[in-house]
Amino acid sequence: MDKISKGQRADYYERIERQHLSPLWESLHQLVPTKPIDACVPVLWRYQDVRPYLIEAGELISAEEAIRRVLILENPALRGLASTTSTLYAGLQLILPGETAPSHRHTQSALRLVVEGRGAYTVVNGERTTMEPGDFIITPSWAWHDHGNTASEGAEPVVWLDGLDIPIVRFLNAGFAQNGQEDSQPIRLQEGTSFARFGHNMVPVNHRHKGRTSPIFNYPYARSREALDNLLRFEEIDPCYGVKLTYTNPLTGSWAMPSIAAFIQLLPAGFDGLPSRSTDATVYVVVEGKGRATVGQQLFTFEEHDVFVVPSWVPVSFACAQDVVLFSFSDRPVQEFLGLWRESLQ
Ligand code: 1HN
Repeated sequence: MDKISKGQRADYYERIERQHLSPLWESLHQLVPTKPIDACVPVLWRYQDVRPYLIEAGELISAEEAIRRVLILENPALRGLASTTSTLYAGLQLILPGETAPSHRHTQSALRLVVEGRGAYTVVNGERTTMEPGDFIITPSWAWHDHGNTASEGAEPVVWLDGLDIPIVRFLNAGFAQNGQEDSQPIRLQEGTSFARFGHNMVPVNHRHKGRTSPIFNYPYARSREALDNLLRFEEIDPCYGVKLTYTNPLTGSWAMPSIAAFIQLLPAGFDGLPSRSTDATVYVVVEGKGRATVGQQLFTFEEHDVFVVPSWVPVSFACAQDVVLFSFSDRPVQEFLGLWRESLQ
């Protein structure tokens, strides 16, 4: 074998390339790495820095013209890909008093986490819900949705974080979209209908649900916060996660969305957590409080409304001097379905 020169191999590679062939032995190690090496990197967006640019966007373009007036939180290692992690998209959306964002639908699933402001609403499949800070709201795949802000002029702007499975759907080449016939879809159901039907650990007796997405599309923050507070009194806190809850689909007990897992967690004042890591890269939104997150080698000091990313298999630990509430989301349902999800608690 030592008679074969580098040149001979290079010549061979050149010739097989013309046949659209490639030698596996040159890339095998990269193709099956011994552990995940995420293309995305840890990153923190300080709300204090981002907010002025959002407000400026409000002066440059209307919600109607923009369709959705959003600043994408683009991972610096994935520029131009509208990706916050390798598999998920996040952006901050601004809607000013009196504005509307027209009705459309797409196969990408979306979640919203309301960051600041009151007076906005979203309509999903004919039911309207008022958006309050901290509310977790779902737009299922292929559901008609439009938004608006009914506050009178001069009132506060409303900002929420959008999370979508855009990179996943792009990878699968399964994206479709349509614009609505009218800017605002007709309201068919009284506000609160879905919560009345499904929000109390009971389900209307003859209900037949289609799809895998939760029939509850607004998980109000007041309820989530109360649940966290109660658990803090009743249970020992987890040394890594504090008190952490998963939003679930009440019909299945499984994830609220088929492609995105969403969580809410409370880190009580004085918490000094242990590191953990998992294969689902995660986007965190600070709902309340300030604290520290150590992500790999980096220390993020975060404040209310900041957003940060923990890539796959990078250890994260949290510490705080005051109560902190974190919302987070990841592609864990997809990984669990494929039998891939792993975590390690150090
Ligand atoms: C979308 O429909 C919304 O409905 C927000 O508010 C962000 C990003 C990409 C594609 C569609 C919305 C989006 C989006």
